Amino acid sequence: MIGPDIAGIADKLGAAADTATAIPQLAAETGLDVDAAYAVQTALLQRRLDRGERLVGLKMGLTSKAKMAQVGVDEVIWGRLTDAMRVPDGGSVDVAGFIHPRVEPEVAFLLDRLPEPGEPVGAFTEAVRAVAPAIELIDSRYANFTFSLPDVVADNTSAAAFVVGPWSPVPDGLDNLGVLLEIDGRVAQVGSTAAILGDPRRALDEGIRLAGRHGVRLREGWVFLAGAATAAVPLRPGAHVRAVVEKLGTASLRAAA
Ligand code: OOG
Ligand code: MG
Repeated sequence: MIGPDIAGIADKLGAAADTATAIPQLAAETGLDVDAAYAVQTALLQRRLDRGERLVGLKMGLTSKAKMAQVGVDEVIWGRLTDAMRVPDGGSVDVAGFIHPRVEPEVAFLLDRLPEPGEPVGAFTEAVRAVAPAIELIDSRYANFTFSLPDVVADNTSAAAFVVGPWSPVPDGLDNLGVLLEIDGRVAQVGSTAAILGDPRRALDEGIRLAGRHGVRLREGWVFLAGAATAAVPLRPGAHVRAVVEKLGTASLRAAA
């Protein structure tokens, strides 16, 4: 049997992102399963590397019930972050460069030395050098922001841009910090880091395990996004977005008018 056309699917998704044009879902029609979808994701990453981008981290998706419920997919997923996706804290983005961008509050980890494959994962404070509040801008390349599990995996888990706020040393407890997403000074979403797999530190274990299944090892110096604690909110032109995480502070982003 001939499998799905990995390179062809990656080209369609890459072009959709480059031209900010939504496309129909692909997985059902092409028989794409989750493993093949991660292969598409790798091919999409390669397109970015070929044009000079650098791989700078990994993001988790659907690590909270709020996110799973919002998109109707209930499996933890992961995707790749490149330097071109990073927006400086307080920086701005042009919504015209995206299809239907949404923003969500995140917690970021700055990775330290991680265990070799087969070695046990040591203490969290050995694996993580610092933590920060963050904002992820997600932009599904599929029409109506609607997708199946293999579709969203192939689409690099909707990754589009991210902002990391100031780094702090790892605080004593990370498992129940208040999280707010504010748009133009108004609270748009409220949550707790407890929503992230019960404790965002678990997201790192899951990231190591799930990416490891596909031969991807997390690297020292990478940024790791643990997944949003709340549902995502549409990003409108002119909006000022702040993610506030108790004990960690604020990350912010502006959408050009
Ligand atoms: C998929 C990406 C999910 C998160 O933090 O849960 C994600 C999506 O919602 O489009 O980034
Ligand atoms: Mg996210």
